[in-house]
Amino acid sequence: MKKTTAAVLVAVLAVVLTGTGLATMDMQKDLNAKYPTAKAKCASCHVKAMAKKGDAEVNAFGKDMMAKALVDPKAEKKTFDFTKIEALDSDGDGQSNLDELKAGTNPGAK
Ligand SMILES: [Ca+2]
Repeated sequence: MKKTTAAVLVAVLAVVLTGTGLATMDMQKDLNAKYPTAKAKCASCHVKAMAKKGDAEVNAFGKDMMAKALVDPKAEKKTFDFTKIEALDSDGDGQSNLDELKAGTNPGAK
């Protein structure tokens, strides 16, 4: 019984961790596909550059992305309408998110 429980737990964890990692990389790829000059990386949306599960706090741009650009919160694969947050200045540095994405600067940190 214990072995079965452990095996199920490992299988569930593998699916959850793999899914989470792929989703994050997909978001980054989607952002770079729409804005090739953005050079989006983990720190574009997260407070820490190499965010780990459970310590993946998002910055101001990441918060705006999740709150205002997420197309369907219930969808397994998250997709975003980035145009909805282009005009915002998430990090409050005077440059719009679009201008920062075009310039390759970080829209989530001053
Ligand atoms: Ca800005």
